[in-house]
Amino acid sequence: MSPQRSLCLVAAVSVFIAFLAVAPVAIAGQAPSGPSETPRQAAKMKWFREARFGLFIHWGLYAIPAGEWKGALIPGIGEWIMNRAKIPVKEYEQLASRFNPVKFNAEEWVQLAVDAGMKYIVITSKHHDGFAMYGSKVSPYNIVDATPFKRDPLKELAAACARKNIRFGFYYSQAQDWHEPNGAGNTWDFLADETKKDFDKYLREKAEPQVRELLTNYGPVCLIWFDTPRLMTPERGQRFIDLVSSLQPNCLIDGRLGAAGDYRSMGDNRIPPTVEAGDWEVPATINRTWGFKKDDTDWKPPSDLVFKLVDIVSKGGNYLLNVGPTAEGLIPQASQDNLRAVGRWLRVNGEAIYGAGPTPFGPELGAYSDTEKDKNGKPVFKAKEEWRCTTRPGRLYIHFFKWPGESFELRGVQGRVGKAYLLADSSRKGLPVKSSEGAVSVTLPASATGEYASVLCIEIQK
Ligand code: H79
Repeated sequence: MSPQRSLCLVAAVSVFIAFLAVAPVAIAGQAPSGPSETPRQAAKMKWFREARFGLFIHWGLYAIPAGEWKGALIPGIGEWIMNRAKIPVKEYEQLASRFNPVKFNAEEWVQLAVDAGMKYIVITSKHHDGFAMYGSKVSPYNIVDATPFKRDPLKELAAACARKNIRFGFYYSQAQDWHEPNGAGNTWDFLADETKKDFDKYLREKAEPQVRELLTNYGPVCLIWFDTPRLMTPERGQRFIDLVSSLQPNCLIDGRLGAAGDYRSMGDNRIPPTVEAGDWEVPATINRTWGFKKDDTDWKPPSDLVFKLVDIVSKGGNYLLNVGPTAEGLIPQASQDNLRAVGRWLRVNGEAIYGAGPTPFGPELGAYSDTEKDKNGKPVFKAKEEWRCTTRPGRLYIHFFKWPGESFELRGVQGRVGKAYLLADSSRKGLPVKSSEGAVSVTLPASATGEYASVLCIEIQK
């Protein structure tokens, strides 16, 4: 049914009442890190707070075995195959001579991010396997010098991002490097007792100079995404902070360096249950793996991706959603299709996502159980998934995942309520609204107007 048609079905029966604790509506917009934030830091974070949705790309030699080694399917995430199968460096290295992703097309990858409504891309410049996916002078173990491909895909992506107005950043595994005797993580070729490793030698001779290359040769880098800070100390972390800020003072540092970054990284695929203050991001998979695995076809459908995006934004965070391209250089079709479906939703509803702040309410997120405990004895959070709220100055956006019926009631709304309309209705025709003492009741069409989530905008004057 067209949005216009369903809008004609407005009826005035009040059936759905959301019981909300009386919470004042802070007319939130962008979420500052706190009262102590400097104007300089606010300026640095501005694009990140606007963006809300980014594309993570895990691409490396592990795309060749794609989860299978010597005829056996190796469980776990694809980019960990060297570790899980305890593949000796000398054997794993040989993958490089077979890496020739001739179907790689930087324009197409960046266009996918554009189509999906994503605002930044973060790609693995070097994952734990130690292989640099760019032309590095620091180590010959890189895509330009060690493969028949010989091209630098990160150069091509940086150029395509600049053309298409997408911010570009790098994942760099600063601590784990299974290729290097003194890097963290490889206990099958090298010392099992990692305290005996000369970790600083590895940092000085590989990780720090490679980060220097990445921040020197690829134009403006929006952020650098460090991971798994094993063996990192605050001093070692500080060296990276100094390096990044001396080369690109506007480059953000994620939350997994091992010293304070510019924002918090939540756990992999961990969406917090409630609103979190400050700047943060959830790195997440679109199936179960990060690096391509041929037997992982557990694609999250667009409905789930839209829910997670809205859920995260309604709690104050960013969604960094991953794809794992193949060894030929192609992003799996299902990933592409599902991301483009999210993009179509965003073209209608983007104003409720980009630069939007968290919910001023909270009970719609769910609640901790009084009776159920997890294995650590902590109360289990029972999430609700009927609707979420995001905010901009003067506007509440209610995202319905379950259509409430012909009326929606909200309590605890502060300020004078103005117009209410569905974002899917391009005429922005006002819906009947009643409000008194913070209780707002909006009369809705009988059925949902959009796919995945229908968004109701309620204008509020202070
Ligand atoms: O880059 C992606 C992952 O490779 C990386 N972080 C995201 C962004 C990551 N590093 N470590 N982990 C995630 C968690 C590792 C969990 C482990 Fe396992 C459990 C390592 C060994 C046991 C899971 C199961 C991975 C390999 C086997």
